[in-house]
Amino acid sequence: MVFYRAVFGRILSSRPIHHHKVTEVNTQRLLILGSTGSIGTQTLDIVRAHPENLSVYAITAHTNWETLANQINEFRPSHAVLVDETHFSQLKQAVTHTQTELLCGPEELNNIVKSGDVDTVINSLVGFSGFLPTISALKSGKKVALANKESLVVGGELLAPYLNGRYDRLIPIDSEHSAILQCMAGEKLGNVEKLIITASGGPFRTWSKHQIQKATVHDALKHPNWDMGAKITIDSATMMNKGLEVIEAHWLFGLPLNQIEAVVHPQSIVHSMVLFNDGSMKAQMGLPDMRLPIQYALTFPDRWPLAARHIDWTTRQQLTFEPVDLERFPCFDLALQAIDAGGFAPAILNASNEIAVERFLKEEISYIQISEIVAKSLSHITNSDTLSVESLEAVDREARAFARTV
Ligand code: MN3
Repeated sequence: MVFYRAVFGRILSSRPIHHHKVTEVNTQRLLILGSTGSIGTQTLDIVRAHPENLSVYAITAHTNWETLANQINEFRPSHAVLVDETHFSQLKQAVTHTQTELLCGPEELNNIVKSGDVDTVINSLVGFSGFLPTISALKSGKKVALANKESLVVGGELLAPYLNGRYDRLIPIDSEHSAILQCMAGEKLGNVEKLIITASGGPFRTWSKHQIQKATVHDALKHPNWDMGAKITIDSATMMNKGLEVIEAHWLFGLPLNQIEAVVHPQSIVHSMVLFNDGSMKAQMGLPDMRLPIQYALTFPDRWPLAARHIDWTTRQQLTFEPVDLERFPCFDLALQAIDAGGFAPAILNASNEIAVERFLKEEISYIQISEIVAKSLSHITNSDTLSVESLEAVDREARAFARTV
């Protein structure tokens, strides 16, 4: 790995990145939404290792101007957007690469998504804010590598027409869905009996119901296998994340809920499985490393080398599986109920959960109140409008306002 990095490091330093002109046929031009977050920085690691095949057209960040400035100076994108305007002047001072056009504000983010100079949009925004960029990128003919699962959870029905039974327009970065996509290579959807999504079980997998009730923010942020952002780490602790992933798989692969299952697999080695009609079951395995699903989303259906650690089968390995306990993880059950109800229910589930998690992180509410707020929001809010971007946004606002006051 040291050798690998050293070689690419030398290629990088001996050739300025702007050498890779947009006219080069094999260069995939990327727009990374949320470049300073966990998925964004790992995407840039992949760009660093494959400068011949990938170029950065634009990067965007919400508030982290310091990291954004460093990324601009290193990757020299054509454009960069800081969504929150507060520190825009500091960003301008910190950027030394003057050829990058610096922009600020949320409208600029939506404009850049539509740019004709982008091939692939990596959407690693957090929450419902990622939905609009996903739909406008698909509308303008781009490939979307999707880490923002809320896009599918909230707006799956509106995104479904773009999926078309193929997987080359909207490619999941989520490790479970990437695993299913890898298992589906060369297979027909009609031969699929079941998708089996694995879950680590989070930090409370072995905790009793009584112990879970007293869980603190600190306890919930200790994820055993994956190093991720705060929102998704809390969602893993409540297993809301797995519920959202069932909904995500439902839209992505076009299968009904009764053909999607979740199973707890604490080692996070099997990233998901597919059961076929002849009883054969395929699993995709690997050590937990998000760079693999990120890179696969960029190379699909091809693969590229990746300098990473592998499972060592010469040492003793134990892979275990157990059912999801709905009693201790009510958020998982709420997600299944929401997709079953359809319409706006998944949007209400998502919005109220985002607010509940935010309030839990601020220590305004206790851990068990997260599921209580979501359940109350689902039963309280009703809407009979036709599903559209506008009506989804209205319901999203209403659910947030309600979840803030419960
Ligand atoms: Mn996942």
